[in-house]
Amino acid sequence: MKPVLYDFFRSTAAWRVRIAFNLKGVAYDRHGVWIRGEEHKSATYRAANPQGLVPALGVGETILPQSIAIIDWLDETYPTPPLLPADPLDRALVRSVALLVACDIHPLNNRRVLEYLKGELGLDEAAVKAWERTWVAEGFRGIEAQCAGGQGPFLFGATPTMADICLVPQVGNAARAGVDVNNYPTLARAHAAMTALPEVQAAHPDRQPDAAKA
Ligand SMILES: N[C@@H](CCC(=O)N[C@@H](CS)C(=O)NCC(=O)O)C(=O)O
Repeated sequence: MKPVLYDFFRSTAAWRVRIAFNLKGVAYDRHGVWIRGEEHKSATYRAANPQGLVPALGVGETILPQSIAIIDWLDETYPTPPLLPADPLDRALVRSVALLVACDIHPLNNRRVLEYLKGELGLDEAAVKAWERTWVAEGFRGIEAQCAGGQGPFLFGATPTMADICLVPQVGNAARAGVDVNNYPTLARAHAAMTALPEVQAAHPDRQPDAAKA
């Protein structure tokens, strides 16, 4: 039985998982969750995924939330091609960049946080955009400083890793927030190498079935 990805075309975190599945060449079934209609807050979805966010992965009877946990599961279950290097220290370094995106950039700019800033805190659109740009730029600065000097074309060498997987959707978000990846040469190189891959192109939000609903 194929795993089932609870997915929303525009979800940054789900986009990571789609890239990982495509790079592995592992097929999955898709269950759309219409975040714009608040479907992720429904009792039905929360009964399936108590964390109430997208993505989640159904593996048999088990629901696995959190994109990084899903990608780790995928990499351990389908080891080829590897998304992490073999050496433990190298693996940890790749994870440190993936986690910078997933823990230090994305949560500050997530939909519910931006809505809270606008709604509960009453910030206007310009202030919210400035907030987004601040945290994306600070995160990208850190990745650039850490990865500059590598051979490329990917963040950690000749093959895509979990770090590149996390980078691609974050660059998409950054553009919407007004941060240009070309200001970060190492990120721009890795992003270009990633987006040249058909597996990455197929994971783009515009190519998902629910994009047409937007
Ligand atoms: N850390 C989680 C983040 C999941 C997450 O925040 N998903 C977003 C879409 S990218 C979501 O469900 N947002 C709903 C909301 O903000 O209301 C992961 O990596 O899976």
